[in-house]
Amino acid sequence: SDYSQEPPRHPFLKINSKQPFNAEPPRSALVSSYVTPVDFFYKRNHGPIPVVDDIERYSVSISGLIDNPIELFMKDIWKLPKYVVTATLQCAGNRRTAMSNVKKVRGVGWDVSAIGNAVWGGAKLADVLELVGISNFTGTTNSGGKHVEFISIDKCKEENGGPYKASIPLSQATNPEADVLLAYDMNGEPLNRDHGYPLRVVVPGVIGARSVKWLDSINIIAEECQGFFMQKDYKMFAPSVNWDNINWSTRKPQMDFPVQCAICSLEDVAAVKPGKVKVSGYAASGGGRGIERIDVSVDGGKTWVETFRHQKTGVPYIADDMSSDKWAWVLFEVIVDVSRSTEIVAKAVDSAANVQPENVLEIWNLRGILNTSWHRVKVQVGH
Ligand code: MTE
Ligand code: MO
Repeated sequence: SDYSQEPPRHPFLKINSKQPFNAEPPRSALVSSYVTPVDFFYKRNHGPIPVVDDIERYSVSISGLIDNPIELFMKDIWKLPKYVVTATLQCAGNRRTAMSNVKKVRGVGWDVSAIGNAVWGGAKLADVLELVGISNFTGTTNSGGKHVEFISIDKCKEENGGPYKASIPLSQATNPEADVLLAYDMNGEPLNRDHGYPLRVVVPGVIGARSVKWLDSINIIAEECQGFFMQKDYKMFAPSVNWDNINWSTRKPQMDFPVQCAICSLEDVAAVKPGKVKVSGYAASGGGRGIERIDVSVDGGKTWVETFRHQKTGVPYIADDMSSDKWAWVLFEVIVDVSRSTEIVAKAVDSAANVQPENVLEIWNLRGILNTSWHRVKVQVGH
C-alpha cells in the first residue's frame, strides 16, 4: 500500500506502528486538559490515510434496504442542524501491552493512552436517516432493515485491500438521544486527515472501532456488518480460547466499552521523593454510564482513598447529572503520602456499580482487548 501521503504528526506521540500509523501521547498529556488537543489524540489506523482533496465532489451515499437511496454532499450535511457533543473515544486495544506482558496476545501494543476526549461537531445520524424516511426505529423497517453499516474509503489489508467498515443497530442510529454523529469538526476545527477528514462517524460510549473515519457510504442492512473488524476482530473471548480452537461466530461484536480508568500522572516505574505525591488520571464507562467513584490505593490495594472527580476544571463531577457530559471521561486527582517504594493502584466504579476487575489474567483474551484491570504503577521512593 501507498504511505507516501501521510499527514504530519506531533513528535511527542509514541509510535506503536508506523505503517499503518498507530500512535498515542505520553500519559501526562491526557490529564493536562479535559478536552484532548487534536495533536495529542491517539491515532488508530488500519491503512494509509486517504486523500480527499475535492471537498465539492466528496459525497456519502445512503442506500440498502430503503425505498429512495440518496447521495449527500458536504453542503447538504452542513445544512442539517449542527450538534456539538463532548465524547470520549477509546480503542478496545487500550492497555493491550500490559495484557500481553502477562501472556502474549496479538495486536498493536498500547499503553494507557489509546483514549481521548474531544468536542465533536456534526449532524446527528438520526437526522440524516430521517432524510431517507427512517426515524426512531426500535425493530425492523418494512424492508427488513435492522442495522446501519458505515463504509470508509480507506484500504485495509485485513479486508484484502477493501475499505474499513462497521455497523450499529438501527435503533441506536435513529435514536436522537444516542447522539451518534456524522462529525466534520473536532475541537472546533474541521477534522484533520488522521481523524477522518472530511466526515466520520462518532458513536459515543462504544469502542472506537465502530466510529468509522473517512465515511464513503451508509448502508441499511438486515444483518450486522460482515466485515473483518466486526466478525473476526474486536470480540471478547474467554481466557481458554486460543488461536487453534477459536470460533469467531460464537461471540458478538463488542459495542459498549466497560468501566475503565488509568493513572496518568506517573509513568511505570515512577521515581518519587518521599512525601506527598499527586495521583491523577482518567475514568470512563460505556453506554453513557457515569463514573460513580474512583479509588486509589498506595499499598497495592489493601486500603483505598476516594479521589476528587471533575470534568470542567475545579467543578466537582456528579454522575448522570444534567450538568455533566454524559459521553465524556471524568478526570480524577488525589494527593497521597508515599513513604516507601510501593505499587499505586486505581479502580473506578460506574453509575451501574460495575467495578473494574482486579487482575488482568481473569479477563485475558487472545486479541488483547478491553484490558480494564485495576491500573497499577510502581513507585520507587528515593531521597
Ligand atoms: N475508520 C477507518 N475508516 N479506518 C480505521 O482504521 N479505526 C477504528 C476507528 N475508525 C479505523 C476507523 C479504530 S479501531 C479506532 S479505535 C478509531 O477509529 C480511532 O480513531 P482516531 O484515530 O480518530 O483516534
Ligand atoms: Mo480501536
